[in-house]
Amino acid sequence: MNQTFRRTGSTRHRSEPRIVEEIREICRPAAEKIARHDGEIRLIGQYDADGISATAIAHRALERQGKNFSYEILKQLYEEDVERIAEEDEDLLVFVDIGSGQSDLLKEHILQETDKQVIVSDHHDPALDEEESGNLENLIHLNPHHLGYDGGEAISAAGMTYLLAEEMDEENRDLVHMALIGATGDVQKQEGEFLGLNQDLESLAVESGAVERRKGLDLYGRTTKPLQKSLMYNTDPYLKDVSNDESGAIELVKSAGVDIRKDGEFRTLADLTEEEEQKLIRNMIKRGFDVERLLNRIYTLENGYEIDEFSTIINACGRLGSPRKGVKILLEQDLELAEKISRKYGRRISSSLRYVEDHKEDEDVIYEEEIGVIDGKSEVDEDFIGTVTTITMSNGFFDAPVVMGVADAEKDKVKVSSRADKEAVEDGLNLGEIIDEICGELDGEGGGHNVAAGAKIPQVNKEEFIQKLNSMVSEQTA
Ligand SMILES: [Mn+2]
Repeated sequence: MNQTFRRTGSTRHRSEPRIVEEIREICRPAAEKIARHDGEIRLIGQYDADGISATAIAHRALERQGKNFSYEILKQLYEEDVERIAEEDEDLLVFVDIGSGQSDLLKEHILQETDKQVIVSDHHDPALDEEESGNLENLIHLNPHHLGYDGGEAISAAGMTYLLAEEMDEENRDLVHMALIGATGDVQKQEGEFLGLNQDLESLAVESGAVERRKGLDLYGRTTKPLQKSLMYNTDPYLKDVSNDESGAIELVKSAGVDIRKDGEFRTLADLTEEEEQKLIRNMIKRGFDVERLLNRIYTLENGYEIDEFSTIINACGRLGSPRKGVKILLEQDLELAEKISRKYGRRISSSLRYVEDHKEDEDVIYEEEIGVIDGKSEVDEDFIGTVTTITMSNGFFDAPVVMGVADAEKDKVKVSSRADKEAVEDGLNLGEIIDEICGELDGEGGGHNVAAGAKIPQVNKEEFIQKLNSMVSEQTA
């Protein structure tokens, strides 16, 4: 989700005619370059759900062409990585979901210094624009920004790489669901709708049967929580005798003629057949509930997982330090491994949340001024501080309109994650702008949206960062 942190500024939704064809066209020379190449290839991907999906797509496409390649997945592409890669043997480098933001470094250390060929298939803000990229003979830089699209919304790197794979061989059309898994991971699906060019990929996926799309109850925990919990947690619209009432929620399910358990285990909403879900919906309508508001498009993959849950599992592989397992799950349909990762990820989130509970009396760690602060120090992994911040914001642990989580990161930096409540945002608070401004003053990198923003800053600036955020939130919510 690094992607979302770069999307400062406009959130324009591009709904003009979609021209995915334009992207296919820019992919063609890259596909030809790969086809002609008979030396070794190095594939380099990013470690989130989008990057892992893009890596899996490229992996399968290269494999199908009988190419000799190896791959690595990085959290970030630092200058030292670029320097290292410049020294390695492979003479064709393919970067996916990484590389656009560092294309100036690629130019400096690889494109001008070596005779390696480079293909970048990415959607992050590019350091080199279309013209600068075009001037470099050994670079093919595929990026939707070069065509005037906002890569933050219009298409993910998995989508870009899918279109490249499609240009390499039509056979690769069976990888289209991975493009949507990547887009979902990068929050390019909102309230059930894929954004921008992703809609074209969605049509392809639905037509080919790779993804099933239908309307369903879009409740919290649809795939992860017992059905009655999903129902009782729903308070908007308020469901009389069901919201905040577990036995009432169970009664609603039973009176719909739907089993609450299977093999002794509570079922999730996603465990219900379509027919059972319809029964439940009809029963809710009969009770006079405003069900229409709860219905959204639900996307189910051929493997039976809903796309959000599966995307979360792929993302979790990276967070847990095993991004290659994500590639394996995608390429080999290893669902046993997927379940294992899912459970492990759940345990890691619980233990990170326990840190907050265990330290709530410790004023150096958990404290509240204008904002609620969770200092995870080295105890909460930087990859989990965002989730902890989100959950702590939504469960009302603090009274403050903004919650900030911070955790030690590599290279003497700290990761900052912040969330605002809905009301404050409606009153005009914009965390993305605030974080962006403080980063400018305190040597950080970051950004985001009005409700959520993140950054990496030098460890030494941590206290000052917290104080600035405190006073800016206080000003904006005064
Ligand atoms: Mn991405």
